[in-house]
Amino acid sequence: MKQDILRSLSPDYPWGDRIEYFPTIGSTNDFLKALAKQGAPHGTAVLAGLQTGGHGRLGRSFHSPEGMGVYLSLLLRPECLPTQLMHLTCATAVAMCDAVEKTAGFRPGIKWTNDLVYGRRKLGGILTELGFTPKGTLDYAVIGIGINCRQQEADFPEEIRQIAASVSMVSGTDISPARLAAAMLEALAQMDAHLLTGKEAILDAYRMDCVTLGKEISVLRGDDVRHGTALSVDDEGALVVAYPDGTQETINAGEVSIRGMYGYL
Ligand code: BT5
Repeated sequence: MKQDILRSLSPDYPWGDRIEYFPTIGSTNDFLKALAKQGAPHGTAVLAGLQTGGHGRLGRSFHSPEGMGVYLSLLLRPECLPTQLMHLTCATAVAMCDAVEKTAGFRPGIKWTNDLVYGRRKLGGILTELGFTPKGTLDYAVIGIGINCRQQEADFPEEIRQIAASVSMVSGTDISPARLAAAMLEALAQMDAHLLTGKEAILDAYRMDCVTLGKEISVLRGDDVRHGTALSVDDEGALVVAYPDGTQETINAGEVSIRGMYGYL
């Protein structure tokens, strides 16, 4: 698999010597965070054929069966304040739309903030985790992405069968995980090159891909549920929600859950 990824990578890819591949791993994010703490360099990537403990936000699991998807984590060490990286998940989502479009010929949508979707179904998700130095400055960012590549509907476990899809299901052709992985790495390297200087363009692109905007949504904070309309994505990637009583609220990723197009949240 690693050889297939390397063969598919453009010669311009800057971090070809920093790719680690494991047939089986607990979680590529967890493994890469451990490497980051040991000093692994900017651009280190960890990919796996199968994850036994792939996870998303709030301890939710990400189903990661063997050879069916791309499970990838990339380490960045941006020289900036953590507050300058509020748009990192948005930037990653746009890059992943580019990668899927290049490989499979269709462009997914983004369900704010971190889901890649097609129609009402989820193709993949992003989990961004930051690490800090003892002084409290930014040490690293680990960007984890899982994208369903080869599954057919019957391959998904019962609990997500109605809400999940793969890139191959949507495109109607068998998409190679190695080619998709290479396109994802290339798109991430391009994203990194413009991450701090091209924030406005990145968020404009995000707004074009974001399918949440204009939709009726439920904002869940603990047991509290509020219904509103997703108005806009602000200049940090936060979601602005309008409520029927005329008030507005700006919601940051991770703070709340948004009940949207599929009923699992
Ligand atoms: C995410 O979490 O969607 C982010 C997933 C990130 C996974 C990558 S894989 C590489 C790296 N290593 C890791 O350990 N993680 C990252 P969240 O928004 O919390 O959504 C989780 C929910 O998505 C679950 O509760 C399920 O309902 C649903 N789900 C789980 N597996 C899925 C799959 N394969 N396809 C579609 N939906 C899935």
